[in-house]
Amino acid sequence: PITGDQILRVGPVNPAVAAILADEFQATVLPGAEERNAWLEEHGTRIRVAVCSGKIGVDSDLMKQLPNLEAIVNFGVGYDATDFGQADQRGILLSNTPDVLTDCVADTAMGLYLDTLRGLSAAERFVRAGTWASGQNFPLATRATGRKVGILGLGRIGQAIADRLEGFKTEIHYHSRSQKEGAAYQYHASAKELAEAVDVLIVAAAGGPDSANLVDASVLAALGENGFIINIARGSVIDEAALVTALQQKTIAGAGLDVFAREPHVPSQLLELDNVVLLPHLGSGTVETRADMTSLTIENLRSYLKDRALITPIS
Ligand code: 8YV
Repeated sequence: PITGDQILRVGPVNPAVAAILADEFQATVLPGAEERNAWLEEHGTRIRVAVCSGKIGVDSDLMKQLPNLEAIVNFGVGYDATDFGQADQRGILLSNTPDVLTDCVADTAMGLYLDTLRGLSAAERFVRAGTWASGQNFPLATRATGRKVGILGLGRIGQAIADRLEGFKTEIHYHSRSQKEGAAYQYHASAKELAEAVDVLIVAAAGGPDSANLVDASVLAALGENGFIINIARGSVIDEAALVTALQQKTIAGAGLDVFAREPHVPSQLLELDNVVLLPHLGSGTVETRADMTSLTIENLRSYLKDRALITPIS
């Protein structure tokens, strides 16, 4: 059997997961940066299972220091903080928490879509600041219904966003690693072609090396001065410096962002802009969904300990 001293918690995982790991599994907690290397030298070889989050995963260095690692259980659908390439090569299994958070993340995308085009957060600030009471009118916004919307990454979350957008009478386009059979939306061969064709680009692609800076300055230029961008995926998918420049120079109309390149850092220039909606990576952040993510994470761990098989492995 695998015992608690062979199970390693990496990083500050969800509090409910942390409590179960401690109480039920007597799991080991990876020490902080200062003691980490000395600890790993002494104990790294005994670790067989790691539990981590999508924010702080089992990165390349850490994985090398765990030579007998067999499985990684990741809280979150995104696992870009873990070195999947090395895991794959070494035959280390990896699970994530798909499906259970799809609806909440898609809801967040719709919130950002409406907020960004209609200026709701800026309008709320306008009321609270007393500007409305002083007799001024809030500037007119942009219509959200009937737009052309491009989804970058038509996976589970991208599809759930598309389902919601249909209620807004939108014309839906997409670009994905591959064209989806049976998808009723117009496919574009590149992110740039997609951006050229739409009013709003919604980023729903998985993070990691394959999608890094997929939205670069040329894609933003293709989106154009009346175009908006929404990102609920990973900050790494957009060239953040290029995005800041485009927003400052108004070569795009606005952005709604739940994710950033170096969270929790938000580029200070964005804090000054009223055409940008900024959220603290809350896409899956509801009581219900986090409870479901916790259950699925623990079920994966239990299943590995019992049968050496994960329930929702990355294939
Ligand atoms: C999580 C997420 O909050 O699932 C993901 O990929 O980004 C979020 O749902 C985060 O990863 C948890 O660490």
